[in-house]
Amino acid sequence: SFKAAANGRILKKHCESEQRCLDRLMTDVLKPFVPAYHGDVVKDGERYNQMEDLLADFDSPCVMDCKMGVRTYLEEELTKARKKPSLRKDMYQKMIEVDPDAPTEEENNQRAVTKPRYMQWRETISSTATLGFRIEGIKICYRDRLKDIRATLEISPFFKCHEVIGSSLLFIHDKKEQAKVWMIDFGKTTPLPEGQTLQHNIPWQEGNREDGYLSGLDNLIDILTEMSQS
Ligand code: 4IP
Ligand code: ADP
Ligand code: MN
Repeated sequence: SFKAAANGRILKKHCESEQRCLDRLMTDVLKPFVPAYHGDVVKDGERYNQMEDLLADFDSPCVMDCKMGVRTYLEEELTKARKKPSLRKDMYQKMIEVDPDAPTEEENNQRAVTKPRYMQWRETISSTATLGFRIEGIKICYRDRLKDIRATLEISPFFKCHEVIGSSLLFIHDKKEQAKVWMIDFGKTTPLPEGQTLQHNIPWQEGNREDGYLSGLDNLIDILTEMSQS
């Protein structure tokens, strides 16, 4: 879903909610931690969001994508699955490839699972459920940058009024010891109703829309701090 573009930019398959987030982030204090957004473009009949290629300044970069939060699907997936559950054979397949014993008898009979069932299972077999992030390697010099992000999130109007789901921290370093972290992927990041805010570090209960983003970030900073002390 990505395309290389000229002049240090990349094209990501267009997504309305991501575009709205990127637009708002360009005027938020978080701007220095997000790829610069250059609007949408149509190429070969497909619509894309055009953004800064974060790898452009690096020399043979190493990359780590860390998906943030205690929850990786929107609450509306729960509502949808209750109203009219769409049975996902692809997700059942992904599940049995990892753990043939994971599906229930009913799921085995249907050879399908619902999306929230799959997503919750993925969360509990990874560190998402316990730590609030999961890694899809690591360099200690990332820590200060993470602390900057942490401090900026605290004062960001954008962060306060968005439910941040499925978003990642992208870690990039190269052999010249350059190391940076960026916030990316706002496809499932959703504005809250006017006047409503989230704390991002309290448990999620269906309906409160909490995402656990700050819990995950604090665990990540603590783990990196421990690593650098040992
Ligand atoms: C994927 O599962 C990811 O959870 C995707 O989330 C999600 O896309 C996919 O759902 C799901 O199949 P695996 O990574 O285990 O393969 P993300 O985009 O945050 O990586 P959504 O649509 O929730 O963004 P489907 O419904 O798109 O297949
Ligand atoms: P998806 O919605 O498909 O999960 P992401 O926005 O998370 O897409 O991007 C997927 C991968 O593409 C990231 O893990 C990262 O390696 C790369 N990527 C995303 N955005 C950028 C960017 N602005 N610059 C460079 N690489 C990027
Ligand atoms: Mn992603």
